[in-house]
Amino acid sequence: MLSDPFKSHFLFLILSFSLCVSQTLALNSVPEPDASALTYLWPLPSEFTSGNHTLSVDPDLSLAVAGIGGSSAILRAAFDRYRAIIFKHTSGISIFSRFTGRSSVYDISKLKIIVNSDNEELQLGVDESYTLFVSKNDGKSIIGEATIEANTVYGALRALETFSQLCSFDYGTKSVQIYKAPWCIRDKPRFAFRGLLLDTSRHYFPIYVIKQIIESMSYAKLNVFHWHIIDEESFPLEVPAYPKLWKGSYTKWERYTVEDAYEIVKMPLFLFLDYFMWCVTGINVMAEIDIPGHAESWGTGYPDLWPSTSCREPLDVTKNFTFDVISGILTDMRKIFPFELFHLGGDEVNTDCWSSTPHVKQWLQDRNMTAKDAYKYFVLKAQEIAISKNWTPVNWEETFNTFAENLNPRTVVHNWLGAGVCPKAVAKGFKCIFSNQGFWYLDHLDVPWNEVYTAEPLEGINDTSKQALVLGGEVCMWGETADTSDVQQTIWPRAAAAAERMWSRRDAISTGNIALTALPRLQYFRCLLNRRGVQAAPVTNKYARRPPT
Ligand code: CP6
Repeated sequence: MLSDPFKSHFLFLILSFSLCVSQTLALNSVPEPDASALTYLWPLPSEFTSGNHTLSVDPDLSLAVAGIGGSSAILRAAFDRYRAIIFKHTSGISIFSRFTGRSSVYDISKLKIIVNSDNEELQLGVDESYTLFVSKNDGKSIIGEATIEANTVYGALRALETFSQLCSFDYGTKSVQIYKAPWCIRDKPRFAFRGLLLDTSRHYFPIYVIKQIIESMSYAKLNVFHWHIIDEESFPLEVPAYPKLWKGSYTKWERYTVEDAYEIVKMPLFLFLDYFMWCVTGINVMAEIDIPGHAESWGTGYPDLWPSTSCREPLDVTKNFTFDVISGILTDMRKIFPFELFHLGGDEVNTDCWSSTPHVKQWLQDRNMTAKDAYKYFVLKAQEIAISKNWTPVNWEETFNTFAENLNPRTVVHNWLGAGVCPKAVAKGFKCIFSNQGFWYLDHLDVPWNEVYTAEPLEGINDTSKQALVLGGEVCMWGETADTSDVQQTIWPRAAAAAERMWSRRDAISTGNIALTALPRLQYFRCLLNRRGVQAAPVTNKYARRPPT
């Protein structure tokens, strides 16, 4: 007899297996990298050519560096990280072969990486372009050689991801193989900002989960982790300047210390007890405080921030203390987050609380201000504080929709309501980030992958000089309905659909039948995520409101 827990586990296994099979059957065959003319890379590179040779990769693959950026510790750590990923399937093979003698000579034993700059500063618009050549044909035979060339170490990181996706394990030869060589790939992103939002206020996520999410983002070449740290429900972050703020956390153990936050930014890889390297994934962290509307939890530690105990949101606009706290938070956060963008929220501000609280009402009357004026006053004052700390402010689109003419011209407008705001914002000279909730809100489980895929950040913007103001886009994993147990399968694989939209050439991914040009590759990428330990859901999920076409 099987014990009950075992039985349910067994059932689960059968269920997930049959789900995978039915998905596969629906496609007729499981995508195999050598079985088709398709290129199983996600996102699709800008330009590439391939051949028809198969090459094996040495499990002892070594790194040869060149160029003034070649000696980078980041590069070395990234190479080790990717070598582990490429040979994840085969741990022990390399050691084993030392005892048995190698059965074959490998075609590729060395990866050469040339990095042309030693500037390692990671910021928006950093050069992520690269070229990747795998094997040159000298006319008679294939000479095994793989070469990456990039202008920055971050371009080299993207190239390593592409290289790892070319590699697959073959049980026939018990070796990692690269099909369709020689490869010539020349690649660069379409947009500089390719984000994913995680909301750690509605549910707490342990830092190891956040780090796994950031790591998985790098597989899809996403590059901005938008950390929606705090909201009305909880304030999990330590702020040394105002140590009572994190009293607003759910519990004492559902919190982030300053050191935790620093670790999220730096992604260190601990190699030995006291030796670690920056396992840089090339992902920027954009922090957010969503003010004044989504900030009730701030008042748990400092009730003066509430207009009154019965009316707790938005933050009290009348007090200097409110802005002192904002300034203190931003000063402390500046030490943690080096990214040039900082998100000040500003969405869904319901000013009823201001109009109905006597001392706030009086304050408004004294200044001859409406509640809407006070909303503007609050947002602009917060923007000034952020700018004084050398940040470029990002605000949700309601700020633009309500008082565009007063917004600081450096403001980045973050779309989320319908599709309309980016065309309007760029027409007025503002930069914009696309996150249309109808397509790119991952908590909307009924949106199928193909609708995520076809949503276009440049929709309605035809002038190329205006198109340049669209920094990119962001998929949003709001936290009300997801927690540690299901966050990865809610993010993936649909976040990957948006990732290709933001990375790859528009003309290359917007033509043809995506059920043939994209779906098999996305299926393959989703399986690749699973192999790497990311719990990505089946591409066609049961909640989809329409079957993918
Ligand atoms: N929290 C905050 C949210 C949302 C926003 N801001 C949100 C609104 C509507 C939907 C999903 C999320 N939960 N702070 C909007 C930017 Cl459908």
